[in-house]
Amino acid sequence: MDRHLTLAVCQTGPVQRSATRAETVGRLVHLLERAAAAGAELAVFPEMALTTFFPRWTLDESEIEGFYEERVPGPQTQPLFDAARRLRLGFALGYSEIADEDGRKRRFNTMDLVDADGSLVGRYRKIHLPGSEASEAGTTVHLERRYFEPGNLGFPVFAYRGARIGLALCNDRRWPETYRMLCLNGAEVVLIGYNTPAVLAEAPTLDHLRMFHNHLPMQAGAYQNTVWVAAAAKAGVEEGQALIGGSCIIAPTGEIAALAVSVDDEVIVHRADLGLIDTCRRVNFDFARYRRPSEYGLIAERAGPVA
Ligand code: CDV
Repeated sequence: MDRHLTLAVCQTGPVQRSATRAETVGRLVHLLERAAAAGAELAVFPEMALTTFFPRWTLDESEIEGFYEERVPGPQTQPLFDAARRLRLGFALGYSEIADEDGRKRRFNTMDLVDADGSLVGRYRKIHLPGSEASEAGTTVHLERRYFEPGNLGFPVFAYRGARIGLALCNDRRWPETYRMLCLNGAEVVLIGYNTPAVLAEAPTLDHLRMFHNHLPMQAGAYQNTVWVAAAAKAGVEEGQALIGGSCIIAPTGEIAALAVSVDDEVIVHRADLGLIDTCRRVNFDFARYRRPSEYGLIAERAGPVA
């Protein structure tokens, strides 16, 4: 039986601090409409799609409140969920979450998977938080560890239109564990949102590799785990900081099937053949048949300091 899922990546250009939620949500709705017109069945938006990437600044409590969502959908994000229902198109949305949990306020860098009827399918909270708690001299200011706790929901996989979907956020995409955990849990498609600076103060000699290092781990992750990957950037010059684009859809062969060409609002679409997963698996990465977890355990035990 043929199994396909038409994926849309909704890259956005910059979201400046002055933008209202209504303006930003309006842009996202427009992108969703473009994705639906192109025949998409599932769309992905960037990490922190509703706001500017505020961890680039050192802010105090009174200044950060407005960047978090207490409820999704809330009054300002509802139009996006209405659009999903109207267009019959589900989406994954990255945003900053503030949750009442364990008797306290907890903050997470979150992505929700939303069904075509506007209902919540599932939630992921970013596990690999890059940067630091406070600014460090000589490094790009990147304070996710000041503003978020590491995710506490593991690497869940959700059913959507008969396909199994995993979610990941930005720095997660650089770690092999992300794809391996999701694919051990049965993911067939991994949706990713990111905000990635084009230059890093700590390693300017590597600046020319920023795009290569964007695609390299996603292509390797797709290939080594026989999974489709769809990744959406927030791109362009945001509050004076250049963010890379390069949003893409990657096949289980590791090939880039669709690639954004701008650093602005842009939709790319690809009809993903889920059957290709089995084809690739037959060639090499049949986990059940060929993985040797018992041996990996032994290797881990042996890996100690060299005498
Ligand atoms: N938002 C991110 O997680 N950004 C990181 C940067 C800071 C290296 C990334 O991996 O793209």
